[in-house]
Amino acid sequence: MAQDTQVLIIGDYYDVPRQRLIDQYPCAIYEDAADPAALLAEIAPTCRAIASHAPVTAALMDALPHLGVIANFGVGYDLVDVAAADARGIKVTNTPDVLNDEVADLAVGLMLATCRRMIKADAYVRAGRWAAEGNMAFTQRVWGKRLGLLGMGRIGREIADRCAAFKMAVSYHTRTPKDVPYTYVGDLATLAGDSDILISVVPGTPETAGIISADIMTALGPNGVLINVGRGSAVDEAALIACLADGRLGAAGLDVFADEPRVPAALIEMTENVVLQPHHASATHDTRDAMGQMMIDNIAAHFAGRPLISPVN
Ligand code: NAP
Ligand code: 8YV
Repeated sequence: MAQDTQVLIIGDYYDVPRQRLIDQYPCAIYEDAADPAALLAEIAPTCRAIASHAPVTAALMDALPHLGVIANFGVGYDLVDVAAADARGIKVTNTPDVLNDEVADLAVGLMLATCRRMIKADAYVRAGRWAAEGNMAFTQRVWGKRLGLLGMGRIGREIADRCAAFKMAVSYHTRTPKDVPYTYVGDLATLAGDSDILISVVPGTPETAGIISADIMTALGPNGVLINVGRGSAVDEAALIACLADGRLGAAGLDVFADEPRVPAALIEMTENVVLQPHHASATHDTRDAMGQMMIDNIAAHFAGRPLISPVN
C-alpha cells in the first residue's frame, strides 16, 4: 500500500479493470488487510475514493474523512448506504447502460432454458436416457406467449424488445407508466394473472422487497414461469419454494438470490422445473470491462473536479 493511498478497493470484481485502477492510482485493498481498522486509519489522511463491490456502510464512510466519491461496480447500488453518503456530502456513482444488452440476453436465455427445460434435456442426453428411455417429456412454448415485465427501465426495455421479436405480447408494471410501445398494467397481481411468463428486473429497494409474493406467484399459476434477473430480495424465496413444491407456480429461472452466494438447498434440489444461474447476467469480459472502466472514469472525474458520469445522488 502506498503512503498516499487515494482509492480504497473493496469487494471482488473483474481483475482487468481492477488492475487498471491500481496502475492509475495509489490504491489499498480492503480484503488484503490483516487488520482492516488499522488500514483505514493509515489511509484516512489521503483516501478520497472507494471503488466498491461490497457493502459500504456509514461506519466505513466515517473512517475516511476525505472520502468524496463511492464508485459502485454495478448499476444496482443496493450495497451502498446512499442515505448515509448523502448526509456526509459523499457522491455515489454506478455503471448504467453498458450492461443493458448483456443482462437482457441472459434474461431471454434463462426464459428459454427454463420453459424449454434445456438444462434438464442436456442432462437427459448425457445420462444416456434418450437412448434408453426414448424422447423426453414435452416442454413449454415461449414464442407468442404473454410476457409480464416487472420493471421497464434501461434493462427492462431491452428485454421487452427482445421478447417482442419472439412474437410475445409484452405488458409491464412499474410505479409510473413509461413512454414505450408496451401495455402498462398498474397492478402487479393483475399483470401476473394475465401473463404466462413474469420477468423481474427491478432494483433491490425497501419497496421492492418481497414484492413477488405467494399471491403474485399464485396469480401467475401452475403453468406460469417466473424469471428473476433483478435482485433476489424482490422475491419471497420461502414462498417461491412452497409454490414450486406444491404446484401453485410452474417453473422458475433465477440469476439472483436473497442471500448470495448462498442458494436455498430446496431450490438446488429442484432440477425438473428450476434453472439456476450464479448472478452472472453482466458477466462477459467485454461488459465487465466496460463497467470497470465506467467506475474508474467516475473516480477520475471526481479527482479532476469534472461532473461525474453516472451519479446516483
Ligand atoms: P432502471 O433503469 O432504474 O429501471 C428500474 C425499473 O424498475 C424502472 O422501470 C422502475 O420504474 C422500476 N421500479 C423501481 N421500483 C419499483 C417498484 N417498487 N415497483 C415497480 N417497479 C419499480 O434500472 P436498470 O438499469 O434497468 O437495472 C435494474 C436492476 O437490475 C438493477 O437495479 C439491478 O438490481 C439489476 N441488475 C441485475 C444484474 C444481474 O447481473 N442479474 C445486472 C444488472 C442489473 P418506476 O420507477 O416507475 O417504478
Ligand atoms: C453486477 C449487477 O456486476 O450491475 C448490477 O447491478 O447486479 C451486476 O451487473 C454484479 O453486482 C457484480 O457481481
